Amino acid sequence: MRMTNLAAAIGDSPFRRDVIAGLSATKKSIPAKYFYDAEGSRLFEEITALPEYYPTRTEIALLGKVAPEIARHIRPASALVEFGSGASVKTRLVLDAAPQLGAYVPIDISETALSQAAQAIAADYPDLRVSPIAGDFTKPMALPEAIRARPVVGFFPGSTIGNFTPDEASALLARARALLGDGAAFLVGADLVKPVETLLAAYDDAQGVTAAFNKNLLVRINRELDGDFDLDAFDHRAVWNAEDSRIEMHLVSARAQTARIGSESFDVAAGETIHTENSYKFTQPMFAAIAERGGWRIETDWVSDAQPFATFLLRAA
Ligand code: AVJ
Repeated sequence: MRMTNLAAAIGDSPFRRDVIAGLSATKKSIPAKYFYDAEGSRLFEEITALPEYYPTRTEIALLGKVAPEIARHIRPASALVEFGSGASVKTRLVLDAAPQLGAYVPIDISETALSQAAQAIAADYPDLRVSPIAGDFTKPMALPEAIRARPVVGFFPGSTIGNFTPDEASALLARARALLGDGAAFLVGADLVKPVETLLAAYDDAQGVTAAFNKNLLVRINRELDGDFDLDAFDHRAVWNAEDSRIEMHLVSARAQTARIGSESFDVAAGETIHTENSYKFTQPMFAAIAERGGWRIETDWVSDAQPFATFLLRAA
């Protein structure tokens, strides 16, 4: 039998495989990295402007304040290697404070996001050598020789590190350690533990933007994987898991239902949840342990005084 064009296009994509595996497990889950299709990225931008969502504006204010101190740890002609395509406000705060930087290397899976970001930075910082790398930094990769010859400073803002379990976060830091090399520094943004009410509000805002962001995962599955999830039969839920020090986002089934993805179907009980995201909130000892297992030690750190959020300066151990 001939496949339909849709079935051929879906094929055995990593997205399909991960979603099928996650929904087949006893505790249903979907990896958080799949939030970011075009609409998900747009919704995340909207989240960063919400009154309840403190991390983005807190980290920007912190970097703005401490960038001159960060700059003192950056040697002449260093390369700034950003994990994610950057060219954001945060990147510019570091570039502006550290004119001794000689190269900027953004790493991103999305080639379009990457080349747009690289062009914008190259236009505004004409003395900086901009060398984008298209690739997945959660897989093994290497820096070009010309970059590795420079002192290297990694940059991983946004508390994206908080989306990984402690074991995964250590593994990611270990891969970054291998990529950045001996003597490297690594600037990592990490959200810290704070009162539960503040955390819950940040992940369950009054306007429902975070709920829409969470549900967009089902919209994406319906569209890209030929799914038939009933969007009205799932509710957004954010919970604080104190034992694991993380905010969890779930999609809660309002009733018993069967959802189909292509030719596969999944029974979902009333009240059953699909776990869609972990956002770890760190203490300093917790972050230090994760960094040490990844081959780094904390050289220094800066913490915002409004909502606690940290920029850690790690040094290859
Ligand atoms: C982009 C991973 C830092 O965990 O706070 C925002 C994503 N999820 N609201 C976070 C997110 C729900 C965000 N990170």
